[in-house]
Amino acid sequence: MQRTQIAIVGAGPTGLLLGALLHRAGISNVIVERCRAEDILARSQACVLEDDSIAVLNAAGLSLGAQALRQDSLLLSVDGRSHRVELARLTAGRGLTQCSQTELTRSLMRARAAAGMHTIYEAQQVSLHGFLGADAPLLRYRKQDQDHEIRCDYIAGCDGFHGVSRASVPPDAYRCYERLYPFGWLGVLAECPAAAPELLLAQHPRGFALSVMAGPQRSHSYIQCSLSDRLTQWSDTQFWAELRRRLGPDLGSTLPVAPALDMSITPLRSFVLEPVRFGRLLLAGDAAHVVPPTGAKGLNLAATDTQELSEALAQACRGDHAEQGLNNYSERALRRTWRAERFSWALTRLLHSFPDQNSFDQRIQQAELEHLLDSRAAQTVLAESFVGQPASAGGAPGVFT
Ligand code: RFL
Repeated sequence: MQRTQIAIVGAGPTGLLLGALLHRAGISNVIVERCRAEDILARSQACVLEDDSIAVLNAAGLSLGAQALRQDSLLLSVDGRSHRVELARLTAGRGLTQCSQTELTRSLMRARAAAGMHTIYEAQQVSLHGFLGADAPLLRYRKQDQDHEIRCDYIAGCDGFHGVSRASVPPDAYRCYERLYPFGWLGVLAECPAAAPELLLAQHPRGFALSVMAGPQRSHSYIQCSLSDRLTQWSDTQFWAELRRRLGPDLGSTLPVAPALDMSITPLRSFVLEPVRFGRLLLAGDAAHVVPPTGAKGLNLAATDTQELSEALAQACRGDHAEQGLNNYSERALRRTWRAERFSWALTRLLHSFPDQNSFDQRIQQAELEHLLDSRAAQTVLAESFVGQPASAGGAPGVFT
């Protein structure tokens, strides 16, 4: 049997970042992951980070270097006309950094391996035991036809929305809040620049679109699609033609295109679990909450979760103030989560075409967009929500209406 202070389930960005922060704090940890490292790195996702999330990465010893592109503004395209929202000017200098989640994960994996930290990939039948009792809990898994056990002080469930951690909690110990949206996103990763240097979000009668850099020469582009769409229905040419239409003459005419390196369809979901602490099991990242990616909040929430959780776990393991930090973790995380949920939901509602929208709903949506484009106050609220508020102000996204 292996012994560690913290057993982490999941080697996605949340688990890897938590492991790095704990290691820096002198707390031993082991990550147990069901996939191979290559499979995790094969997932391609856009990644837009707030300045505070970059600070958490730096605190974990990670610098994104040349792969990260920081911008002071974003572009909002409404019915084919683009408008710049000056994020830094509206928020006393705060901005957004575009990068690739795959490269971020790769850097975290490399740093973990270089520091000699233990990650068990391809762990099958991972199961969690005894986390509701007073004694040290246990993690069991199977690898190469052998059963293994890890005894630990705490388990961190960082295994995403479909993970085993949340599923191990008795159903009467929590409550779930969930909304599924009546559309998805068709996404393309390509070796070409994005439609603009800044993050671009487009509202169009044919549906939402988004374009973002994923490194110096790569970009992710997404278009709203029907939930019944299948990848076989879409060619590269059709995708770029549809994106061009939704961006309109301002940006569509100069849109760079390249063959798709990856194409995927993602359903959109809002999900919150209450609470996120169950005795000696603590959840973080997508295991605890999911937001529609319109507001780019998922990984930013995960970064704040890991920062707070690593501090609270380190405190508990050292015995300083016992579990004071852990006792506050759930409440603080949920306050942050609901504000990010609110922002992501409001932005999704504002920028997408809903199948059940009637003509009244459409005019209200237009009026909301006009108000946003005309009002510096409304743009300030949007900018604050996107870049996040400084940790000193509560570290949560503003309320965007
Ligand atoms: P992940 O990435 O799902 O990783 C969980 C890991 O746990 C493993 N696992 C298990 N391991 C052991 N035993 C089991 N039984 C297990 N079950 C699962 C899995 O194999 C996996 O390796 O969750 P994590 O680490 O919490 O990370 C969350 C982020 O991936 C997510 O929040 C972001 O990608 C959201 N997101 C964005 N966030 C941002 O902050 N900015 C963005 O610009 C942004 N763009 C996006 C996004 C998400 C998107 N999709 C796909 C919904 C764009 C898109 C399209």
